[in-house]
Amino acid sequence: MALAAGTLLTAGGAPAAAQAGDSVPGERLAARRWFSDAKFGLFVHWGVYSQLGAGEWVMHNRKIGVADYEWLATTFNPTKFDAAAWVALAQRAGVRYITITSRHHDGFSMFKTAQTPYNIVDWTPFRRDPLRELADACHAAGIKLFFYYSQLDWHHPDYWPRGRTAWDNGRPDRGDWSHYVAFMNSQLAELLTRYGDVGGIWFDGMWDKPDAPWQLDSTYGLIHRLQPAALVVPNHHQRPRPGEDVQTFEQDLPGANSAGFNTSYVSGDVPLETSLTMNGSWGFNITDKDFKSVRTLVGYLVRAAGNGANLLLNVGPRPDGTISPEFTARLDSLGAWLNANGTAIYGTRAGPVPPRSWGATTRRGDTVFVHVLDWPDPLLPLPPLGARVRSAYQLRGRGAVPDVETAAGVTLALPPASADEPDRVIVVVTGGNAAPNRRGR
Ligand code: H79
Repeated sequence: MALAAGTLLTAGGAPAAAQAGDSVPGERLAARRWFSDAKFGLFVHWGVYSQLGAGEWVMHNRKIGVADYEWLATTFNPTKFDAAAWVALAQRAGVRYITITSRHHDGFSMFKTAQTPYNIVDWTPFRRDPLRELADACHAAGIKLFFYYSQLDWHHPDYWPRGRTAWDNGRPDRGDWSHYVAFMNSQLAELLTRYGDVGGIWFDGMWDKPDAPWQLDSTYGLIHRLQPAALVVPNHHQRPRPGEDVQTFEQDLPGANSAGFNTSYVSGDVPLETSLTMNGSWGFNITDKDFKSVRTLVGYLVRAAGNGANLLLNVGPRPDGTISPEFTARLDSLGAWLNANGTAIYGTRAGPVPPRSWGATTRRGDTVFVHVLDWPDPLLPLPPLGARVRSAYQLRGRGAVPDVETAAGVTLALPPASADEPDRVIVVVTGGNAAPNRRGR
């Protein structure tokens, strides 16, 4: 649909009504298609807060003053950080991109920046730039790197007037907002010129001051000028605006809004993404052991894909730079599952049957993948798939799936579910002219 809007523009010459997807250059449309094909990304929340083992909001939640947090930052020394090990884990998991916190709400820059000394190279004994090391490792491995960037800042004096997360943390009650916007733009320019090809910028925190003069058009314009294929991914929980490339949903499948702060509106123009914690925390939380099972995580990946969305699955590395075994074990299991079933996920779009309680469908061309997550009966009735069924079968040569097709739809005779199988994937090849009631291959 975005492509159609762009084509229309070229053909007609006149700018159409402002909508996400309008007048989007070809490089970015291609990047959006790449993004939709990717389906699985790794989110990384890592920063000074990781040291306290209580999540990335610890500065706010414990009302830590700026001076105390500045001291905490001087002790950050993640000597076991190994970008190659992180990227090797990402590859084993089967993710196509990594989105990492370059600067979270605490305002501490996890990269070398000339805009403030409050950054990991100039402020800490570590003195290394982990984003550079990660960018190099990602490029070597063919994994795209996105930078999470917080628009909300609990440290910068020019983040004024403060928003809904304000508390008395030792900052002066004054500041120059235009300086703050210029600071952000300068940092974004650094991120987009010093780290090679960047997948995009994942913005968060605008919801702290939704009506502030953010000057998004100039920031988005800057990003797209510096890297025409970089995607703008705003987590503002609103409808996509011009210049934004992805609609992302936090802790929710598109439109579900069980979290309460998302929107139930789902764009038909731009790619979709669901971000999800593996336990209940983004940043490292040493007591949060409420980890989702592999079955549940596969379910999220499948249901996201069935909604046409990517899954951006989070890890919160420890303050020494290592990633705890609860995360790595689950990522390895997901990678093993994708090794066997990835053809039904990667490169797909939402399938012809909307997600249901029993599972979801994806499609690539004439092939429909029926993902049966939870269905007790041997027969699964589906509505018509939009084209006649040629054949139905299980992946990896495990045999045909008998199907019965009538005007009312298609019924599949499912293989029995084994206990360790979170998803029974049925491949349904459509497009044939076969008569109804024909049995599958
Ligand atoms: O980076 C992770 C979180 O730190 C960040 N986004 C993810 C990806 C995040 N911040 N807040 N939230 C997620 C939850 C949002 C809470 C909100 Fe509110 C409810 C924002 C607005 C209403 C609480 C009440 C915070 C401000 C007012």
